[in-house]
Amino acid sequence: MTLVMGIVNVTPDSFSDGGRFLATDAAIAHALQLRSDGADIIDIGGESTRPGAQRVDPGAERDRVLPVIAGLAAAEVAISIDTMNASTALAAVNAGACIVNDVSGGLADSDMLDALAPTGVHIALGHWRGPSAHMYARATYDDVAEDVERELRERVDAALAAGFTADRIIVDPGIGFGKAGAQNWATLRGTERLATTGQRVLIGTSRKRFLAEMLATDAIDADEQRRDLATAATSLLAAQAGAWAVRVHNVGATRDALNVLHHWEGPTS
Ligand code: PMM
Repeated sequence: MTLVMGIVNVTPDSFSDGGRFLATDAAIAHALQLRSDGADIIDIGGESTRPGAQRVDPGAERDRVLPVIAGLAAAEVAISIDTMNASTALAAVNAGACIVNDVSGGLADSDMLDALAPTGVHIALGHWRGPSAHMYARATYDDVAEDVERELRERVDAALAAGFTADRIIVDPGIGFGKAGAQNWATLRGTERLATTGQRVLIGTSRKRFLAEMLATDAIDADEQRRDLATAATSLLAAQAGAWAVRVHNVGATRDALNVLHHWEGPTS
């Protein structure tokens, strides 16, 4: 059954009030809540990758995420670290993370793949066309699903060359990264094909702009609840198309949707 990865962003716009200590406690409490809601993995990020976001100093990023990882590792939570920095990734692995989630697929930091290959950690390689500040300018494709698949294959080959074994590599077509509007739907439609390439596929649609754009056409406010329901629907379809895991903010809604699929498909024996 498709796994659910719950998102915990330890960034100033998420858990800022009250200083770092409170932010750590709040992030840990939120992660534990997501686990009781049904998350199999918790993805912790200390740098926003929203469109137009500025880069964060790796030292500041580590200060944000490491105490949270330490707290969750003690509670035996399966942890993924969402980072584009090799130094942060390594520190997170040492603190207990079992997956490094690099939305840049190892392109943002040229040390990433070489530094992590010897550690035994698993790596999620995202499809990426450059930093958030420039990514829409680079959103030109011949056939977006095919181009994404080919460019991800290059990143997988780079990881293999660095010493990763294929079973430690996960691919993510990077919904919203260097893709505008309909390109995201076309990329999602490529999930089934991507899943047949043999690598585990991770899909992240949660609350993203392309869903808000779809909802806005109804002339009703595209509030968080509606985005979460739309996320549960896209996550269900991704699961049906063979995704290994889906990355979401509202774990309960997506868990329910995946349970529907599970029952729809019926007993396997
Ligand atoms: N999206 C965001 C951040 N990290 N990681 C993976 N693997 N896939 C994604 O689609 C992805 C990601 C941006 O979303 P957020 O700011 O809501 O976390």
